[in-house]
Amino acid sequence: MKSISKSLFFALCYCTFTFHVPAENSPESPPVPYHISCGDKEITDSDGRQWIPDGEFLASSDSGDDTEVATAQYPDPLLPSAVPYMNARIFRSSSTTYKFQVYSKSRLWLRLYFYPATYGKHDPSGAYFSVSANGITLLNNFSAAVTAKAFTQAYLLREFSLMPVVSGHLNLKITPCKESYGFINGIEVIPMPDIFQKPVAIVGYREETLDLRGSTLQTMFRLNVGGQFIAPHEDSGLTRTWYDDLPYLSGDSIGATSLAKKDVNIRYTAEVTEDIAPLIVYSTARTMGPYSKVNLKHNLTWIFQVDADFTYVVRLHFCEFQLSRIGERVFDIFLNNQTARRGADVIAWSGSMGTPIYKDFALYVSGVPGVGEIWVALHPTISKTHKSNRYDSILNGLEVFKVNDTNENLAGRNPLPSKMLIDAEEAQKQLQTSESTVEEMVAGGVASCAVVLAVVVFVRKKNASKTVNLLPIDGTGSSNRDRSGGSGHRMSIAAGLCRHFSLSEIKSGTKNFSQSKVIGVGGFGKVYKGTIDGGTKVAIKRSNPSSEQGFHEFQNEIEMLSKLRHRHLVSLIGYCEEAGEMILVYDFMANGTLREHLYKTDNPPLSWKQRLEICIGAASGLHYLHTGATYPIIHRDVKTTNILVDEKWVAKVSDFGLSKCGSNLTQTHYSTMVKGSFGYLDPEYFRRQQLTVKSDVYSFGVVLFEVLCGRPALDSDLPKEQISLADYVLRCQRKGALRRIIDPHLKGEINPECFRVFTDVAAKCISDNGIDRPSMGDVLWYLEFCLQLQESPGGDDEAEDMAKDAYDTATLSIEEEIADDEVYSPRLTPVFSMIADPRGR
Ligand SMILES: *[C@@H]1O[C@H](CO)[C@@H](O)[C@H](O)[C@H]1NC(C)=O
Ligand SMILES: *[C@@H]1O[C@H](CO)[C@@H](O)[C@H](O)[C@H]1NC(C)=O
Ligand SMILES: *[C@@H]1O[C@H](CO)[C@@H](O)[C@H](O)[C@H]1NC(C)=O
Ligand SMILES: *[C@@H]1O[C@H](CO)[C@@H](O)[C@H](O)[C@H]1NC(C)=O
Ligand SMILES: *[C@@H]1O[C@H](CO)[C@@H](O)[C@H](O)[C@H]1NC(C)=O
Ligand SMILES: *[C@@H]1O[C@H](CO)[C@@H](O)[C@H](O)[C@H]1NC(C)=O
Ligand SMILES: *[C@@H]1O[C@H](CO)[C@@H](O)[C@H](O)[C@H]1NC(C)=O
Ligand SMILES: CC(=O)N[C@H]1CO[C@H](CO)[C@@H](O)[C@@H]1O
Repeated sequence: MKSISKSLFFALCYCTFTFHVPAENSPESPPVPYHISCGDKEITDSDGRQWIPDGEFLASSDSGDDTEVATAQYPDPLLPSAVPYMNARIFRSSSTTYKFQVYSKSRLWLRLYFYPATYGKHDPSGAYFSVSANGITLLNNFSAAVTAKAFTQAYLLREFSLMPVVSGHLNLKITPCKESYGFINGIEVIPMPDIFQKPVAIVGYREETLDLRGSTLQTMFRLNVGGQFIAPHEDSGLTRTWYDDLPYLSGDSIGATSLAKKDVNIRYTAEVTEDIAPLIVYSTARTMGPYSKVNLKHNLTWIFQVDADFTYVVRLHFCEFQLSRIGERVFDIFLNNQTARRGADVIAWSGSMGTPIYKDFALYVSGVPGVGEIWVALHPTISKTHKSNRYDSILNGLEVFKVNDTNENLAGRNPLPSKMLIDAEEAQKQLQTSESTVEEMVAGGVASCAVVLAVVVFVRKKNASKTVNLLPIDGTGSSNRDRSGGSGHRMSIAAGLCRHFSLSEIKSGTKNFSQSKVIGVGGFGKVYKGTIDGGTKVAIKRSNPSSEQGFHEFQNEIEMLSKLRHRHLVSLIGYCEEAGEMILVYDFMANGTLREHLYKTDNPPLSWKQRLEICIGAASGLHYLHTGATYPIIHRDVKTTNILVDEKWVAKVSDFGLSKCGSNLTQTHYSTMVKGSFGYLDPEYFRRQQLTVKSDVYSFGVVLFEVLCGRPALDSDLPKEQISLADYVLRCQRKGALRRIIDPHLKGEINPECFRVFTDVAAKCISDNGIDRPSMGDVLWYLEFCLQLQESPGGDDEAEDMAKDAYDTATLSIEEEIADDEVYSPRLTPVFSMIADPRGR
């Protein structure tokens, strides 16, 4: 009771603070929320936030103002907005500091923005400086360039939680290191709710707690687990940014994402208010998946790179929206391999379904300075006392905060570049030593991309079929470990890459667009097989002259495509825009389309395992399109001719170029072409004129049956009731006769349990209603599970038992656990309906 009234009191205080009219420099007045664009004029950012110049906050010692204002040489396309990044204040000495008049009984957020770019004669690699706030060291010997490079980010945002400022002054001091300079692009000083009131349990110490009330903290990570990016303006006025957790997941088990159904009422409590997290964080979750016995064999693990030799607070946000009884989902929480909590039970903690709760844990991270890790792992609790029929864990949100050390310091070392970065640099060095013609060619590409299209550009080796990872899609710092290896479904976001080709290069590579070179025809135009650089095979997609796609769309498309890099997506190599031609150049896929290997073909039949692996690859590519970018991208034309295979049988999704993406609500000038192919079209699309990511799931379900049955999605040569594969398989499944229609080449090859899981998930994909279909991530999970079942077939009692159990749980819980995309985020539906509505354009 006491704690409730206390937090209510704080909530009330906070409300009065925010709604009070600011009156400067009075102890009674609230802190002024400052948004300062350094070295700039008064200006509004793309979210409509007003930024003010920094001049009036500067105070110089007797030696005078030793700062200058500067503008970055060019904007990196991954900057979310020009404000506050494009302008900076340069500090040549420490004689000038920022002084803010602030009086606040509550904590303050101090956000520092850095864009390491060339400012006039200042090279970004030359800036080393420290930053302190009221005597607390926030950054030391800090190189924004080194840090941004190591984390493959274009810009850096550092958020600190300062203790209440009752002196009336906040002094922010930027001190350049010897023979160096300092710079800063933006500063925000914002009153924040006091979210660090409660003492925090220290992992590994039974009774001890950490009191955070006297500490300064730095936000290291803030993730909407199992959900999407949440932009600052979507977080109830608190302007926090929440990122997707996927890049931090480790290892082979990534679990399943789910979202609360419409009828679950998720609501705040006295303890968990919007100050703690927006409701949207609590309405999505990551669980381990429906197969209890599989779950028992894994941990659901997130890994974070941090500075060693500091104490961190890990805040876990929970909200149970699928189960309602105590004891139904009980799990252990491990931090850095130590038990933080046994028998965590969200319902037991929160009291009911739909009630959010959070738990804080403090832990000291040891290790070599600069290179520490935080592992957060969940595992179902195994207990003899209460027998659960479900073994699973859940997490909805996760924050990691760094706590100042005993020297009032928060600064760590500059991070070391990741392995993939070192590889990339080597590639570049190699390039520099190769022939000058290559250099010129690449340099030309760089210039046109950077200037004309503002696409991020990195060099590509002349013969490299592999691209290097330099920048994450949203520029927001996914962890810097290379996760492309291992489990095979981790994403490897490669370098933005966009080379400009001349029309004569294209013509000579395709024998003047010779008909003999045509390998495909689509709505966009013709696809040619061609060669570049005297032998490298490429696929060249030439826009139909009558195509309604305009130059703007073409540019947008290149910009989007060059940022989408994944092992299971066909890579864009470059483009040509000349004499009215709009041409895209892609990697050539030696083994052609998936369909060419399934039916009506002279190619030898694929084995079941090969088919599963191709399906897993394609599912992984689509999953990346749906979740890898800040906003979901709908492919709109998933079919067996858009799944290509390279010479190593790696499946790659192609033709996502004209995909719609919900990135910009006001962007309406998409191509008017109706995409999608008969036999694969989401029936819901016809009914409701709405296209969602679940439309791709439907089409992919048809692909799965095509792969299983070895026949086209539509075959008008067949009797009427068999023409549509989707209808036919559902009818057969109801009669229990599915086995009879599988591809004769596969007879006797498919493990029965694998068959059941495969057909079950494929049938779910082609459910009539999008709400009943699994997400692409779930499909991926089931397919990988199928492969496991296929590879460790029955006979072994345990495996069989596991498979049976898995199957029973699966049939039950797919319905139960897979929720509706549309309730997830209200902002998605209008976008998609607008995109899908042909009258809207
Ligand atoms: C946790 O244990 C694993 C396996 O023993 C080890 O590889 C990893 O480094 C440990 N993590 C931490 C943060 O100590
Ligand atoms: C899960 O993590 C804990 C703590 O590191 C470890 O003891 C346990 O063996 C792990 N379990 C599995 C199945 O990997
Ligand atoms: C952080 O700084 C405060 C104030 O100096 C100090 O009381 C506290 O112990 C420090 N925190 C840690 C974890 O050392
Ligand atoms: C400053 O950082 C750079 C790069 O991380 C490092 O090489 C250098 O030794 C550091 N200098 C000091 C004084 O710590
Ligand atoms: C480039 O080609 C050379 C010679 O064909 C080969 O040795 C080298 O491995 C290739 N590089 C890459 C990255 O494929
Ligand atoms: C392509 O056309 C040009 C003139 O239109 C001609 O000079 C050239 O020989 C042609 N090249 C090929 C490979 O046919
Ligand atoms: C959205 O697109 C429109 C038109 O292309 C553009 O003017 C606007 O700046 C874009 N908004 C954002 C937030 O990117
Ligand atoms: C049809 C086709 O192109 N098949 C090729 C697929 O890749 C393998 C391995 O490189 C070749 O042996 C096949 O000829």
